[in-house]
Amino acid sequence: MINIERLSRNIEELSKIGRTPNGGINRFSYFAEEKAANELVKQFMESAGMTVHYDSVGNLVGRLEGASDLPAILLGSHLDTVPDGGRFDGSLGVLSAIEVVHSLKENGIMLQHPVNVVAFKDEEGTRFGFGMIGSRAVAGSLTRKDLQRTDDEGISIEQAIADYGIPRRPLADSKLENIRLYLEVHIEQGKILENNGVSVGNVTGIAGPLWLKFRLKGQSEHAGATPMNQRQDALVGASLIIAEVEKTSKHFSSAVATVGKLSVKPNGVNVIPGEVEWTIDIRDIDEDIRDELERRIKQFAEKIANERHLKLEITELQRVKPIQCNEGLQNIIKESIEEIGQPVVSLPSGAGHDGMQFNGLFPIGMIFVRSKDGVSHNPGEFSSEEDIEIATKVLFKTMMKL
Ligand code: HGY
Ligand code: MN
Ligand code: MN
Repeated sequence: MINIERLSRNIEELSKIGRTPNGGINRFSYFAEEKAANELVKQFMESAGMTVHYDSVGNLVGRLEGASDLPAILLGSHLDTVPDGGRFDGSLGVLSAIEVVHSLKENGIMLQHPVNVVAFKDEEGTRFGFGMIGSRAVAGSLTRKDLQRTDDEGISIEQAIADYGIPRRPLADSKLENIRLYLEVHIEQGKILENNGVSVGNVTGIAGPLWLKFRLKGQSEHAGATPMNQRQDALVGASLIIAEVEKTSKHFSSAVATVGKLSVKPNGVNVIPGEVEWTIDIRDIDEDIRDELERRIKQFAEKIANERHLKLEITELQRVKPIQCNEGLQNIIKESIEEIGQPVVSLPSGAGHDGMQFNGLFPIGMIFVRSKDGVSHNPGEFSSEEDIEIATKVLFKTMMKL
């Protein structure tokens, strides 16, 4: 049904692009490595019999015509990575979708529905602190204002797209109309499938990431000449707030909150930090819980800032609603899992995914693949060829049922 040797080869070849010294992958949007990855995947799409083009934000869009001009089935995932990321996060979804199309083509099976396979731009948000750029464009929700966000060097998304070689076109050109549904294969990045001893899972919903940037301003002063009770130390203030982020999150069973990036100015051994900037990533499958956690963290931060005469600025980087996957689609995925003789496990996704951008536009379904030790966003990220074969078969079967 599918050719797992070809899929494994493609995963291996793609994983070489952007390789870091310790075996991770750096592929940040609109840079050379990410472009090379797209160019390689473009070849895979063409070998699978698809027509391929780059859209107005640089999404790589492959298309296989159907027997009729019914709404298309949209498949895809992302090729960009987090810093020192793994070889399966995103890549597996794009390559397994291409493998299904390739297998349909070479077995002479023409579906009623056309199929679009998309490698969505910048799902991770690594470069601009604003993720899912490509899927927002496909959903028609990306604005010119969004493209003014800049990376740490001050380059805007709009400038990066131009430098990438994409001619300036209306963003609306990227919106995909006439889509029946969206399906994505992705690694679980958690331990639930492994704890249940199963290869694949049906995803019930996706927790929504809320990304905030905190900036705390105090006073840079001499570390030796300034008495302890006369300081406005921004780093001590930030440290108290960051410790509270972990403490407060533990009050909620399913919520998570993470400080992933932190910078200190002027960052000298003998200088009291005058300014500290950090990010907080807050998530829950329930939006009310996420909002309550956000409120408590902000309230505590204000308290610390007041007590220590520090100036606090909070900027919202992105706020993505948690979503439920479509019941009907989940049932077809569960049937497919059963028919290939695998136990059915349903689970929510703690990680965010491109499908969230299509909430309210068309049905969304996801198929998870077991992650070894639940490790991801790490060079040690691993899923077995056997599990990948099973997941790709589930995708194939689901497509046939649709
Ligand atoms: O951050 C996430 O949840 C995903 O890896 N983009
Ligand atoms: Mn990721
Ligand atoms: Mn991902």
